[in-house]
Amino acid sequence: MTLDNTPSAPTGEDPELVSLYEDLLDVDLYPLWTITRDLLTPSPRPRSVPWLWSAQVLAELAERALRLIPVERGGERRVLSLGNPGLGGLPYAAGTLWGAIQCLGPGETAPAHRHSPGAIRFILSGDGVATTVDGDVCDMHPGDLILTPSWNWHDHSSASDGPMLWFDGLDLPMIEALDAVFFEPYPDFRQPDTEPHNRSEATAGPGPRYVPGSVRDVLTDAHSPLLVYRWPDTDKELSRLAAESGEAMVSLEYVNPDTGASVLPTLSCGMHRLTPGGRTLPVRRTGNSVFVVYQGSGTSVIDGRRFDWSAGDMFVVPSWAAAEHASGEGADLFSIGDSPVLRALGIYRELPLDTAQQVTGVFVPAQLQRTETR
Ligand code: 1HN
Repeated sequence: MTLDNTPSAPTGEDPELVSLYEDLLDVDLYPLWTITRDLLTPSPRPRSVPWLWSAQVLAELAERALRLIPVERGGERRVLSLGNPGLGGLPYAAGTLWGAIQCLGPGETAPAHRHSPGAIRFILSGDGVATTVDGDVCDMHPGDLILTPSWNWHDHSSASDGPMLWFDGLDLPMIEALDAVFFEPYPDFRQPDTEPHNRSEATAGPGPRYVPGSVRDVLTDAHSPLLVYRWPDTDKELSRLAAESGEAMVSLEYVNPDTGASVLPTLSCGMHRLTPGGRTLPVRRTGNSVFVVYQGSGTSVIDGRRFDWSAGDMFVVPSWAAAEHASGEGADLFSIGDSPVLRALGIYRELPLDTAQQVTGVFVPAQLQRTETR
């Protein structure tokens, strides 16, 4: 069998050397000087590629699945996962991120369970579904962000006469890479529908629920006590930022109101508003991202590949890909990313480029960025 790390150094005629390589292989030891695969690349080489799934294709196939596939124990969810073609058949949007469209029909319940991977939902269309998160019934409306943090019981129940569609984002591939996946079904099919609903919105602290740009530091193992971020609040904050910015794109990150940290220890969630006619400069960032177009249309160039998008499309920006975004009519883009993990581990980097994708900025290590902003 030939493996990537089969010794390839010339063994020559020296019988002692020949037997050294044979003996090493026999006991599962690989000498570093013979390993031919790139272990230390000058910059990240994610296996995932820039890719886009169109809303029309997603909605059409979700609708067919809705007619044909019931939601039951075992499968648990009617979910179509974004499978990045660079990942050789894995059902992952990027190396560290799960992205998917989920569809729930009128009167259906997706059964209660919990797992160590954390998840978020961003609602695309429909109404009348609630996700119950550890007993708190969270009503879902388009544009809302709902958290189902690690190891929180959750189920989805529809009291609607139409289907509802939302985006699911999970850190599942990251938790799998860390060999830390746990899963447990809830004893009953669903959790009780307790009143009042949306308790986390009433009980969460008074701190800000959004920050401009993105969270720069803070890692705790706590998730946000606030489980729902409503679209009218997000919209208002985006408008406020846009009014005072003058930039082609304003971004905010949803944060834990108690700590200012990203909503989950493993996942960041953001919204980005491109002004009409706006065009950003390209930038590289470590960490994978999945974008969901909430409204409007535009174009992104990701490592030289151009993607035209409109409402409901989903696309992936792999780690360190040069990404720039532009919009004629204006647009709102939701995103998830693994940046909290990279920042906590001191390996987050950002590199602004000019329009010709030449380096204009000097790389500033995360540690320095933090001291500057404190
Ligand atoms: C999950 O629990 C949900 O709760 C959605 O809606 C997608 C993908 C993989 C593993 C668990 C949900 C999921 C998932």
